[in-house]
Amino acid sequence: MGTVEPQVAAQAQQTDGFQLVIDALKLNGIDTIYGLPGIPITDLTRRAQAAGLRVLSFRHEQNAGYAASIAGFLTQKPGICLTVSAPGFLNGLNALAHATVNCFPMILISGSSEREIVDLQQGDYEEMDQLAIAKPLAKAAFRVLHAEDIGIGLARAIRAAVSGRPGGVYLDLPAKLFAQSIDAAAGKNSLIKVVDPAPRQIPAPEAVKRALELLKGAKKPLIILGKGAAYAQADAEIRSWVEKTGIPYLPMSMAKGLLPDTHEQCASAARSFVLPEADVVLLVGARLNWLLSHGKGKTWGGKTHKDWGGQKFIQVDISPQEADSNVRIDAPVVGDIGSCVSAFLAGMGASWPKPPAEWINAINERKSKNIAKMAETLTKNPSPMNFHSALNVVRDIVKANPDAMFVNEGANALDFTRSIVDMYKPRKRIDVGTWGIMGVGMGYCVAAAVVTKQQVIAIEGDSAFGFSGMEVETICRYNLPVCIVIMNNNGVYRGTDVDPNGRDPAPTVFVKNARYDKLMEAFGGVGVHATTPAELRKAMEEAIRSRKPTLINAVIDETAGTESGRITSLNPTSGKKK
Ligand SMILES: Cc1ncc(C[n+]2csc(CCOP(=O)(O)OP(=O)(O)O)c2C)c(N)n1
Ligand SMILES: [Mg+2]
Repeated sequence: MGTVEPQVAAQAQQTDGFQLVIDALKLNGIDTIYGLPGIPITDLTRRAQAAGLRVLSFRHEQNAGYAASIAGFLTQKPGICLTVSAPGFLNGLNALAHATVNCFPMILISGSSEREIVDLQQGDYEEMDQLAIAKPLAKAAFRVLHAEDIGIGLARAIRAAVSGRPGGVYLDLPAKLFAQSIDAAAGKNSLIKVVDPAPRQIPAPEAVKRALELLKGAKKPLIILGKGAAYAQADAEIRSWVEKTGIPYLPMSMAKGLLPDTHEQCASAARSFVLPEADVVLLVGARLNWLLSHGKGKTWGGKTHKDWGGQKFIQVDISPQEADSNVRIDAPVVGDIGSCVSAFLAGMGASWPKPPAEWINAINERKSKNIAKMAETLTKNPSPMNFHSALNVVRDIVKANPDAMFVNEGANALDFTRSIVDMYKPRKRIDVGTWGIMGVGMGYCVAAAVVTKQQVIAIEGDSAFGFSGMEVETICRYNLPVCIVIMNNNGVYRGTDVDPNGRDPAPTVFVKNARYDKLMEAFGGVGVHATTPAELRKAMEEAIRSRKPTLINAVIDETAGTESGRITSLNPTSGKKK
């Protein structure tokens, strides 16, 4: 014993790269990793789990990445995606780019091969210059070569991901780093607990004054809430400010529920009326990108697709570069959304005038007409089921379960759902985001269930589901309370196309009458085949009651959808004279 003890003591004073990565994550309050094991990170996943981190293992890195990205959106902490080198890294890149484009804080940590060999291009195992490839897709990218720099590397990654406008960050950890051992005390001392990772950014008083003056003088004011406003977690301030102004508002897709969609000031049901009519538009955490027709053109009352409609814009954004990106911004207000809205509240004073009654009445008139028209469509009960009759059920279920997380992707399955299913609470709806990306579905379901512990409801196009469908095994493995409804119309947009030559199935169609419910049963989950609204309702209610992983194959009329859903106009058509 006496001869062994000094050796044990010497070993105990050492730590290694694996341990330092785990310690650095824990020190910064990061408790979950979304990833997929393999060389060189297998032991990192094992040891992280042993150290008490939750390690959620996926079937494809892309889905782990989407999970990490949305975990970042929901928590304001960077979601961590962990992958192996080259192919695993590449599989994670789509989500990294998605996080950057959508302003979600996420860190993609990938193991990589030996630098000396990679840099001389000598053909190492999974050789790839990953840092160079990640850079243009990430807000920032870093590589750590020495164990004593792991603390700094992670601190830089965290700050880059969450401060200012959040985004995706890449952290490259070469295989050799994990095995490096250093003195344990020096290792511990090298770690950094990041202080104030996302500092408040207070707007300038004169910018707030300018904005409020412009807003006060408006005859037809409109507020647009974007997902940046949802991210900010300033829910109470935003609601009280919007209500105090009395100004009608439009929520962008992931801002739905920030105020309930049924709120009297919500103008969603009169969107095509308020956009061209408004004279002053205040954007909160919403960018004037394609989703808002770039702030100009016919949507905004312009004469041609490029013409400016004449509105004046106030833009609240954390990035000073956002203003004037598409049209002139008359009053930019730069700061974090919580601080900006608080400043608006403080600056409004006691006698803020309500918007002119003429404007409010005109909106309400359109709203009532459109809502009545929709109610009529929703109560029809055609056979086979169509999007409306199925979504009428989903609408009721969400109303009865306002705390449930709601995941949505597809084309028609997305667009109809967004307009039909009301949301009642902030950050419940998570969807395809800025790019209209297919494939976020099952990764989002896993993260939403893990982060919020709430029931998750996913409304998925049959094509959209296919991008991440294998993760139903992951959902079953972790026994997550996820209810997936596949709007099965036999294809992309519709199931009716045919090959004019009669040789192959058309590019947009799938196997007819596919039974996606059987996929779920293969892994021990509940599968239901639903052909009527009543069957769909019963299955959803049972899924929520039991909290068992459930997949409902909702059979939808294959002729019901339209090409590209609501964005048919973006589909290029040939200029060739017919
Ligand atoms: C990664 C990715 N690939 C392809 C597309 C193009 N795309 C847009 S919607 C869609 C699928 C639409 O079909 P489905 O999900 O079945 O919805 P439906 O309209 O039939 O309800 C596709 C492939 C995309 N948005 N993202
Ligand atoms: Mg479809």
